[in-house]
Amino acid sequence: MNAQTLIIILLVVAVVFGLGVVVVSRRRSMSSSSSSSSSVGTAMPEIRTAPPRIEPPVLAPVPEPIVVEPVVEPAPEQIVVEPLVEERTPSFRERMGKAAAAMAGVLGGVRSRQGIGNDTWDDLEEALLRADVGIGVTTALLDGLRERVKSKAIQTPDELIAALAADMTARLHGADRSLRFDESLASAGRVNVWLFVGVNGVGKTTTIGKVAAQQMAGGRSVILAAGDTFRAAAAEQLGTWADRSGAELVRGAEGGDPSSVIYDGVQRANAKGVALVLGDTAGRLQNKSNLIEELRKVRRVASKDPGEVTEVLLVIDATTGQNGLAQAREFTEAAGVTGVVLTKLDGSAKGGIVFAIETELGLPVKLVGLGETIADLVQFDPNEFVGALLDVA
Ligand SMILES: Nc1nc2c(ncn2[C@@H]2O[C@H](COP(=O)(O)OP(=O)(O)OP(=O)(O)O)[C@@H](O)[C@H]2O)c(=O)[nH]1
Ligand SMILES: [Mg+2]
Repeated sequence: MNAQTLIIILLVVAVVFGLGVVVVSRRRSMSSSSSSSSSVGTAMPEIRTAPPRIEPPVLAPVPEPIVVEPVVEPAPEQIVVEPLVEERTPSFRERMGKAAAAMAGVLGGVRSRQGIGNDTWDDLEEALLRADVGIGVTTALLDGLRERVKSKAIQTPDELIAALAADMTARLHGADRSLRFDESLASAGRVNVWLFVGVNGVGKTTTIGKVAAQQMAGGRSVILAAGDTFRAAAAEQLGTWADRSGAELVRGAEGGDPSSVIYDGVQRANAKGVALVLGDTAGRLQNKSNLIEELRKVRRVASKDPGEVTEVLLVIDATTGQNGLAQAREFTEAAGVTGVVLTKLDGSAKGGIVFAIETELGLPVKLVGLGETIADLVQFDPNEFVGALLDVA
C-alpha cells in the first residue's frame, strides 16, 4: 500500500467517525428533552399552570318585564231601572197584624164550637177586654148580642161574630173625622192653627211631620212651629220633619216661651201667605199643672188674630191602653181637644182603646199612626179597623 491509499483510508475513517459523533449527540439531546417533561423532582422549577378559571356564564340581562297597564275605561253611569211594579203599601189590616193576632186565637175557638154557650161568652168578653175595648163598651156589646141569641135572631158562632163586628162598626159611625181647616179664614187672610198635645213620647212631633207631608202633598203650604221649648233637641227633631216634608220651620230659644213661638209662627205664616200652622207642644214640664197651664196659654195666644185654632189633636199611644184615657181627660179639659190621633197601632194589641175614647170621651179618632215613616199616617176608617181586629171581611 502506498501512502496515497493510506491517506484516503484515514480520511474515510475520519469522516465516518465524525458522522457517528453527530448522530449520537443528536439522539441524546432528543431523549433528554422528552424525559424532562415527565419526570418529577428534577431541578427544573415546576411550572404549574393554573387550572383554567371557569368564568360563570355570562347571563344575558333579563329583560325588564313590560307592564302593560290595563286601559281603565270609565265605568258607564249606572242607570237605575225602577221596577215597573209599583211598591205595594201594606194594607191597614196587614199593619194592624198585632192587634188582630191578639183576637184571632180566641175568635178561632169561638168559631170552632158547635153552638153558642157560656164558654163562648167568656171567650168573647176576655178577648174584648184584652184588646182594651173597656168594660163599659164590652158589657154593652155582649148584652145586646145575648138578647139576639135568646130570640134566635143569631144562631151560629159565625153569625155571632159577624153581628159583633157590625155592632162595633156601628158604634164608631157618625163621627166627623175630617181635619178642620176653615177656608173662610184662609180667604180672609187669616191663619188656621192645629195644635198637637199629649204626654211625652206618644208621637206628637212625628205626627206633625206626617201631617205636614200630607198637607204639602195636597197643595197646602205649611209652617211648623216648635212650641216644645223644654228640650233643645225637640226643635231639631221638628226641623228634620220640616226638611222631609218641605214645610218651613219657626223655632225659638231653648227654655223660651212656647206661646210666643207659636205666635211667631202665625205671624210668619200671615206675612208669607201660608194658610196653616202646625204647633208642636211639650209633653213634659217640671210638673203636670205647669203643663196644663202652659197649654191653656198656648191655645189662647195661638187664637189671637190673625191666628185661629181650628184643631187641637190629642196624640195617644195605642200601646198604653187604658192609661191613655186618663191622659185624654186632663188634656181635653185644658186644651179643648177636638180629635185624637192614635199612634203606634202597628205595634199594639190594644187597638180597642178606640171604643173607650169615642164612647167615654166623645172624641173622634181622626188619624191613626201605623209606623214611623212619613207615609205611615192614615185616616181612621171604622170598617177597616173592626174588620182587621176581628178578622172579618
Ligand atoms: N211604630 C210606631 N212608632 C211611632 C209612631 N208614631 C211615633 N212613633 C215613634 O215614637 C217615638 C216618639 O215619637 P215623638 O214624635 O218624638 O213623640 P213626642 O210625643 O213628640 O215626644 P216628646 O217630644 O218627648 O213629648 C219615636 O221613636 C217615633 O218614631 C207610630 O205610629 N208607629
Ligand atoms: Mg216631640
